[in-house]
Amino acid sequence: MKALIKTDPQIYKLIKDEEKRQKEVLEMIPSENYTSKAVMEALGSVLTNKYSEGYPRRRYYQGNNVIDQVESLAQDRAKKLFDVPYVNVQPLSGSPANAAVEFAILNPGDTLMGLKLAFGGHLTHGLPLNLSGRFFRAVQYELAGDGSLDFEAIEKMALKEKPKLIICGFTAYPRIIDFKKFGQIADKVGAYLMADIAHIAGLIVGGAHPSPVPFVHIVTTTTHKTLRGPRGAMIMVTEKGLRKDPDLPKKIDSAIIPGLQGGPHDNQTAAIAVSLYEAGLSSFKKYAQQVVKNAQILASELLKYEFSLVSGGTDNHLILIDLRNKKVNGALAAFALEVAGIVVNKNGVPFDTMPPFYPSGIRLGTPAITTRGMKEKDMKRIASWMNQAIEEVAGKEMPKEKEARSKYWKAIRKEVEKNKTLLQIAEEVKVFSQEFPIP
Ligand code: DSN
Repeated sequence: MKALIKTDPQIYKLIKDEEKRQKEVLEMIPSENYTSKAVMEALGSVLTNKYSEGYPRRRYYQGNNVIDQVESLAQDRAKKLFDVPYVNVQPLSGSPANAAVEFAILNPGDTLMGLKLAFGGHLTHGLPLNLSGRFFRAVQYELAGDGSLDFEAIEKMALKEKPKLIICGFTAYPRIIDFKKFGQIADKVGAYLMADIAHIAGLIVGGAHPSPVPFVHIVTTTTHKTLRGPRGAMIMVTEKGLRKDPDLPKKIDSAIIPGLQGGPHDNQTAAIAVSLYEAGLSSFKKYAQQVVKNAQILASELLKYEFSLVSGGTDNHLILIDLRNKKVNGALAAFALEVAGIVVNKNGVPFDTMPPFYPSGIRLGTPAITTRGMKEKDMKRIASWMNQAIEEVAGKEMPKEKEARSKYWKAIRKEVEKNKTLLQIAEEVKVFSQEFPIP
């Protein structure tokens, strides 16, 4: 980074500070990961200088011979890896990818059906405040009382509401998704079925979660979560999708450009291609399996400390903890863990009565720490630290009333920041983390 130090020492320093932070803590937000150096080199390359609106061999700008090859390579690698006949690698991230699919197949006012955000769905799956809930008629399903997918209720809603699009694939669901059952329901009502596999794409490629491809029409994914690529996204159409609607690829291509985006980020496309190459290696299969093994050991250790896990455990990379039995709010728990060097996110839990900024749970996962090489025995240590940290704030309940809550929040943060036990754990985490280099 010689040029950066010279030109902009302020930004250089901030990047170095963030690098240090990422090294010294346990990154356990389940949607985060560490990309390889090769991915970063592609991302920081001269490809960022180019405009290439359009698609390979159909561009609006000259000088795209090389970019055409980069984009075609990314497409070919994705098709092979996911076993799909069509892919668009241009969506700038996950939300634009989902918006593009909705824009491609729905007219304003058409019905889409997705899992409610508070139950583990995504903003783009029909939240009223999101474009998906504002321009379309969004109907939202919930989970069963035990935190699992309630297929009977989903089918009943689909038969009643007759959605044109059903969305499955979630952001806070710790169990295997039965894509076949979703496929049967969508076929019964003649809906398009889209699987948003952003969280589990790497697990699917690595054989650690069943693929939706035989059962759905469209698949969207980000590339930066378990897939371990740069920030970015892809939209894929399956053989089943082509049978339902042979024009789907054309509709999706034109929803991206001119519908929603201009020029693709070619440096991002190249970095996606690199990560797809890496995800095809046998070492990636081992990685994906280890992510799940680690999450399962971590879950069983947390259960020993009487943490209440939504659905009782995990089949994938993430764990959702309902903290109500520990009498501590998710926001405070996540803050205390951060002071202790363990980075997770506060999260709503099914049937949560608290608002999204002060939800009753936390969400954590193993993709990033597994990339650093952590294994089963390390999960036991992490669970013990987590338990120690939460003990420090257990019983410190957040007032229900808004004003009292924000006053309390300010005061408690000051207290927690100086908590000696938490700071001691952070020191131990720092020493422990040094054994596991980041790529
Ligand atoms: N922000 C992503 C996540 O953390 O799951 C979803 O968009």
